[in-house]
Amino acid sequence: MRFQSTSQISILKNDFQLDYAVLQMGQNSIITKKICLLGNFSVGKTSMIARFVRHTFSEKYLTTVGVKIDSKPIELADGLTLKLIVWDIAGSDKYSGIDTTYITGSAGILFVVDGMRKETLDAIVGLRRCVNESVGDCAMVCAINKSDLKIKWEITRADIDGLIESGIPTFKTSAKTGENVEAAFASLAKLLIET
Ligand SMILES: Nc1nc2c(ncn2[C@@H]2O[C@H](COP(=O)(O)OP(=O)(O)OP(=O)(O)O)[C@@H](O)[C@H]2O)c(=O)[nH]1
Ligand SMILES: [Mg+2]
Repeated sequence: MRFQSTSQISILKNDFQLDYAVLQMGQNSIITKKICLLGNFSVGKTSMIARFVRHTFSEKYLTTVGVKIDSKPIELADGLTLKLIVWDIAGSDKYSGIDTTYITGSAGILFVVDGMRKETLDAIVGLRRCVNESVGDCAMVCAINKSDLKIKWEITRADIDGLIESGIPTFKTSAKTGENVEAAFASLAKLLIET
């Protein structure tokens, strides 16, 4: 697929049905991939995105309603740019579940857990099943968030090792300080371009 003008490219940016596209622009190529952040209420999904995309953080909790979409380009080697279309999906709990129409067409999922609430880690099992059923095989990474409050964490090293052994690269992150936020997204990005 070849695109000559920037207007054509911005049309493509808004076409969220398109999971994968390579835009040829002179010597440079852009790969576009959709990723979703999933996790229980208040684990820090929106804050992770704010840190990653805008380098900001707010203590204020404004729950996400429905879905919010951002994008961020990541420069890779040899003039290749990975454009991540980042879907911030409203938190779920064991009663509400997630709206699977939002995750359709995802190439990757970043699960977010609140280190202080063990039940938010337990929720990943159900969310993972849901992703497998509606998206199929898909790159997955987990962020155990709020590492700046580690003294209050319920989640243990053994819990994290269990996740890693189950095949999910896992990072201790803080959207507040920025610790490992780039690393978690970069790990997912790496999986996306490998698949
Ligand atoms: N201390 C600390 N607080 C955080 C961190 N990440 C998020 N928070 C706070 O946790 C609260 C919830 O953060 P959000 O990013 O809105 O959580 P969410 O997962 O998007 O929540 P929903 O949209 O309701 O699903 C806010 O008050 C944030 O300031 C973190 O790394 N450290
Ligand atoms: Mg949110």
